Amino acid sequence: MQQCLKTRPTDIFLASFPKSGTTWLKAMIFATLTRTNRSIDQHPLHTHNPHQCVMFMDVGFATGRSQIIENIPSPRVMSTHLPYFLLPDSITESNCRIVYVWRDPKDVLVSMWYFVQKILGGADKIATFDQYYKNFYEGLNSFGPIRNHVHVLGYWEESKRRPEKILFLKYENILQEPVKCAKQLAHFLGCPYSEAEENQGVVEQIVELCSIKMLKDLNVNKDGYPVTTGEYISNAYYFRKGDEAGDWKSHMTQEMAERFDTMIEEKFKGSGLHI
Ligand code: PAP
Repeated sequence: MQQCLKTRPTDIFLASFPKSGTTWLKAMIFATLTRTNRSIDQHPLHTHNPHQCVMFMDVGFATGRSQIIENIPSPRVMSTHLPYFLLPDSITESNCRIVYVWRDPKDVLVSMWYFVQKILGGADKIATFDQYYKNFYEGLNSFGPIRNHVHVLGYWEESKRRPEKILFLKYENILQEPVKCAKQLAHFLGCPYSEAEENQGVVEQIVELCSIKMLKDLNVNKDGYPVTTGEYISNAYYFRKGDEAGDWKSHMTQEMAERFDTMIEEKFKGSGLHI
């Protein structure tokens, strides 16, 4: 991928640390870009999981599907969990757009713990929450130790340097102000909502279409499997609670949370980023 990916200036990449809102943003970006092609009632998100609509480019390359990526018509939308410094030069040196979604790492941890349980088939097969917390705190997690915050800080710093090319979104802010964030996203993607669309309530319809409440109950998201992962991961595993922030409160003691926050805030010092 480092050598072969040919980035186009019109490409759009969604980048995220796992469990930070990838599925949601895949739906949002896809729905935003395709909103004029068809009526919202007939939208492909009713029959396709967001991961089918927007492919993980790294998984695509890893599973020999690079030709599929090559064949996607422009503007292509792809996603990655890679940190900024590991992105192929063809992305960082091109003029393409990147949307990064970030989430309170304490909720990321909780979400990941449940996800791994589902994959492995039960709580008895993985660490208890306390053990999982300890490992996560110490940096034992996939896609790089969360404790050094290289992932988020890489995109954050770059988004400050090139705000017109890197949009930094926070999961909790989208939950709080979905319509405002949907407009910000459309503007960034170069397809802002027209006054007529706003008056017709199109923004609210897109927000509704991409909401977990809506997506979770669709047949495709209850039974199907994403093409890239096969039957190892069901579409249903990508939807759990998702409609409120702070599930960590049901899993961590105050002391565990404070310890985690202190570790994060130390790394964020001077960056302007806060939980
Ligand atoms: P991924 O990085 O492996 O693709 P990702 O989609 O980022 O996973 O994370 C899944 C989380 O997003 C789940 O959070 P939870 O475990 O805390 O509930 C899932 O519920 C949440 N999620 C999925 N879709 C949506 C959505 N449409 N709106 C809000 N949250 C969502």
